[in-house]
Amino acid sequence: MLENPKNKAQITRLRLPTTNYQIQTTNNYLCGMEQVLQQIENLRKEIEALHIDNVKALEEYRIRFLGTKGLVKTLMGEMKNVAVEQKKAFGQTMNEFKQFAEAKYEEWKNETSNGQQSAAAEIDLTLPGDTIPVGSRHPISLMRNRMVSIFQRLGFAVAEGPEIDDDFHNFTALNLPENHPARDMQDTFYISTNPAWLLRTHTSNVQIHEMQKGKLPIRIVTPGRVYRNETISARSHCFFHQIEGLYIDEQVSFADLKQTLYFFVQEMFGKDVKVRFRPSYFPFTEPSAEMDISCLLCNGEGCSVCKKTGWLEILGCGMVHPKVLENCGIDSHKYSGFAFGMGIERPAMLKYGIKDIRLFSENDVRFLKQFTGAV
Ligand code: 2NL
Repeated sequence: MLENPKNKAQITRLRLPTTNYQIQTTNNYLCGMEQVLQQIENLRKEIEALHIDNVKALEEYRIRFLGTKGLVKTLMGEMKNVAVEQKKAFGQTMNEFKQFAEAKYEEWKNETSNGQQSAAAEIDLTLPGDTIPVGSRHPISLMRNRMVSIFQRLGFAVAEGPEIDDDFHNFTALNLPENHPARDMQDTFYISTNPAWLLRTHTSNVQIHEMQKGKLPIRIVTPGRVYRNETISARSHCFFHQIEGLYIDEQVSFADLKQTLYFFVQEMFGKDVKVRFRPSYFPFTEPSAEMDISCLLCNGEGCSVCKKTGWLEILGCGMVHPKVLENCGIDSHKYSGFAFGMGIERPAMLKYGIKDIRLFSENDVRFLKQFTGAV
């Protein structure tokens, strides 16, 4: 096929790249037309011997032979070095080779894409998909969400704030005296590089920030994580969760406080739950109280959980101390309010039968998986 006698003449300068394309040139800069024709013939034989049956090999073939830096282009580029009287014959041979290389490419392309189609046809689209592992809500989140949604139904909005705050928002504004044990380095985590900052010991700091905004009335709950320097045991940890509530308006009374909290525990623990208020003391409320509910496990009979008292301590509460209102720029003669605070871990432990508070923060999937689908 390449035995065209016109091709026999000499090419004066032929430049072919030294590549791994296996073009055998005796001399890169000067070689005969005959040799080039021999190379084309060798390449044709090489292509004929190829059997391409996959996309990757096909792409490699395309790049090597038909790409912008491929062999066909490179050989075509030699046209300029061919003597005028040989150009036609050279062009004809090259065109034949190009068409051959392209036809082979098209042939294999069809075969490989048909192959893919038939492989696709074998996929059973009716099979169920692979299950994607879905996590579950953390029991603390479950309990927090339950608590929040009850208060939301009573018109409380959710407010959040910083876990690192200053002494004023965590202590001073709340009427905690200078010598109060909570302010001790032993009880609170201070930031060592700047002891003016600390990890909040309650979420009251959020309520102080809200009161300072000066927009009244205020009706908020503040769920969040708090920190205390406690020895870690089955019953206490150095970080835990709280939800506090604050309602400030004109004419807010202790009766409002009692009814709000009574509604909350009934929604939370059932209509049969009984409550009792015991007088207590907090620097930020006056008067202050602690609220107990009848023991959920023994119905008030007395058991190990309620230490035979029939009652479970659930929250602290009181009327916001006038000094706290004034510290935040609120006129305590015009406005009054109530506040309460409770932990989230204890009720969660009660509800889900969790015996060790440390389980909440160990990230053991065997523990966490048990709450799949829980509410
Ligand atoms: C408890 C007791 C309580 C408050 C928190 C509060 C916040 C402001 C003003 C007044 Cl800004 N009070 N919060 C009031 C009474 C009790 O928490 O035992 N928590 C776990």
